[in-house]
Amino acid sequence: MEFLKEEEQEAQKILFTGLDGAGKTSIIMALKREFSKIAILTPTRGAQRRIFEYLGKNISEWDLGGQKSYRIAYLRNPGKYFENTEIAIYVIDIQDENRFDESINYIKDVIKKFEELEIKPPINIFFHKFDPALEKSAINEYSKRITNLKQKINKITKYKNLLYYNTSIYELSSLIKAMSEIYLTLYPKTELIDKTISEFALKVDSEGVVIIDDNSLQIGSYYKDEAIKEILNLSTPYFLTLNDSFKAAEERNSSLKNSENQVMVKRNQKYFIFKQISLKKGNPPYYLLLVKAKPEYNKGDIDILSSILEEILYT
Ligand SMILES: Nc1nc2c(ncn2[C@@H]2O[C@H](COP(=O)(O)OP(=O)(O)OP(=O)(O)O)[C@@H](O)[C@H]2O)c(=O)[nH]1
Ligand SMILES: [Mg+2]
Repeated sequence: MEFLKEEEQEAQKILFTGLDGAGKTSIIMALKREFSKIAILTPTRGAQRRIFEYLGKNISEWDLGGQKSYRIAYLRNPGKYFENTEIAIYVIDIQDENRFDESINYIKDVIKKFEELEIKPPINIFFHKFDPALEKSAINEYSKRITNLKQKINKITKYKNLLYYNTSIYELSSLIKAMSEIYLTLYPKTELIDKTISEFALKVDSEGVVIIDDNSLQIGSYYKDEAIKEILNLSTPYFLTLNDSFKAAEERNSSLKNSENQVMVKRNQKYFIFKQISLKKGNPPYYLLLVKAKPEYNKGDIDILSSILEEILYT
């Protein structure tokens, strides 16, 4: 057995798997908002691991390169690759119909390994490359493919814990939504966080609040209604990337440096305020997006929110 670093031993394992070219590494890069790297991605060699922190816990993310020779190696050594999986994400390229059977065979093999290891992680199936720019006829075609794929999967396995998502790197909100939902299932703390955020929303008179971490994952939210939820979920990625560009420019030109670190947009008589907050010195930043009828807020309220969140997450 390979020796694991201490932080890796206590980390929760998230496994990305699927055929080569399905888009696993692109999904991971898109969530890190490293779009320039997606264009030059090469096939992943073997298992790539990364440890990151989410809600104060270590997550060990495994990206299993999907080329056939690797798949054979993983299936031969399930104790190394599949053991301890807390959550699995299985990516299927819905544009590549010719490989559906191959992909279904592989998911069948993966499920078999989980059963042999006597683990039952939820398997989140991403019907990926469901691109937003698709023509209407293509959308209908892909929706049909997805229905067929679900039927086929249900035919080959009785596995209970299967969940489905439509995703695309060209619709970052689809990935943020899916991954946030998936990761949040790991945490009992989330109720406490959501409660803290709703109280904050009430205090600053806000219709919607989202808190996101540096991996683009939501850690909590409050929405007055569904319309606010939709607009916040769709716009969050743009605020993140806009903020990234401001930061990059500021790093290059110190004359642009700005201590306020905030982006504000007005639309439809509402103000969208996006702000970086730091919870704990030395840790990556968190981001707050809130909608209000008025552009002002009390900075002290945000400081209080940060310190309560820090308390919840880090103690
Ligand atoms: N149209 C479209 N293309 C995508 C999407 N996601 C990824 N791709 C493309 O799919 C190709 C393969 O992506 P990768 O992320 O390298 O696939 P992978 O699953 O990591 O492949 P392996 O590392 O070999 O297992 C790349 O050319 C990506 O640009 C998407 O949502 N839509
Ligand atoms: Mg890859």
